[in-house]
Amino acid sequence: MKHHTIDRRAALGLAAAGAAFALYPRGAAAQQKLVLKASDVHPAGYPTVVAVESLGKKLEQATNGRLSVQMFGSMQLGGEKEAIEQAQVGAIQFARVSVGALGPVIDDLNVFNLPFLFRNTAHMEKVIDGPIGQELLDKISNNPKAGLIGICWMDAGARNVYDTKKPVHDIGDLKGMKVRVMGNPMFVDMMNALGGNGVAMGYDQVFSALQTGVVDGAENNPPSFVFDNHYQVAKYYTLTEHLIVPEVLVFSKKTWDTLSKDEQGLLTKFGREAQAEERVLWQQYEQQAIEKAKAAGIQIIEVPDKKPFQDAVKPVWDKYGPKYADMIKRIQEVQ
Ligand code: GTR
Repeated sequence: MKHHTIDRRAALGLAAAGAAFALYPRGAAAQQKLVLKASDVHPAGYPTVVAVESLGKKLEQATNGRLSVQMFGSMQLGGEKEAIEQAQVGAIQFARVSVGALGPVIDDLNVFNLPFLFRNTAHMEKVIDGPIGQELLDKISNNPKAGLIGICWMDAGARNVYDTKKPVHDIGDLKGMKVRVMGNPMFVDMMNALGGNGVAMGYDQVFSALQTGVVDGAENNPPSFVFDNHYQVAKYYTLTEHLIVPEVLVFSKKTWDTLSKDEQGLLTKFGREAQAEERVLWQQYEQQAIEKAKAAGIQIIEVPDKKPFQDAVKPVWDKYGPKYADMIKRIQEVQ
């Protein structure tokens, strides 16, 4: 069943690409142009931003300019909660957000938000590239209340704790620390289980919260830590790798329903390509981020033994794990 879905979509995408020129002949009576708005919290040049812009260029070419993408990066349209809401009502079309932020809307996705679920980023990539990845994208698209279409996944590496106060060497150092987490109750529970005080907050507020001391720290992957400038205020970065949460690109169902089947097919095809393109960019960017952090004198702290952190989050698994039991098993079986 699942495989059929993938094959059908792939076939549709390919057929659509070939048919594009026939559909949109140059000089044909003015096809109404549609500019698809995209939101990302990250700045120009960030892998997720570049991948969506590239998807836009392909779309523009394949439709002879009928469809194009306008990127609003750097949180111009707000944080991720806002982006999701705007896509739901059709005010924008693409929201590139973290699965952490989308979990409260599509509960099926929250399985990816369990701390230490994936063995490593390669494991996560295998899962999002395979049948489970497609199944969960379909869960987004088929959710009657969400008003969203799941286009593709993107890499976001592993998340690490950072703070403005003192180096965190072991789990005991987190005690009493106020740490910003994404707006999802699972992460508040996770941070509390680790001994800190989890503070849920939109990404658009993190920099100033760190700067003004509203929080002592946050947690994120190296590119977000560096290229969103948090490293300017938080000098300690501890490689806890407690979360490996992928990003997701969703599309407004309101707008989707106005597109032709061929146009939908193009979005699916170019989305799949964006997933692959972002991965390559991600690896380079992650490397650059670490080098930049080191050059700026950030203290990068290794965590040779993650076991105390893994043991500590057991209550989070006890609370949220059972309803995903089958899916967890399938994820763990992916080699
Ligand atoms: C980043 C991610 C963003 C956003 C942010 C956060 O890694 O790319 O989409 O979710 O984390 O912590 O809110």
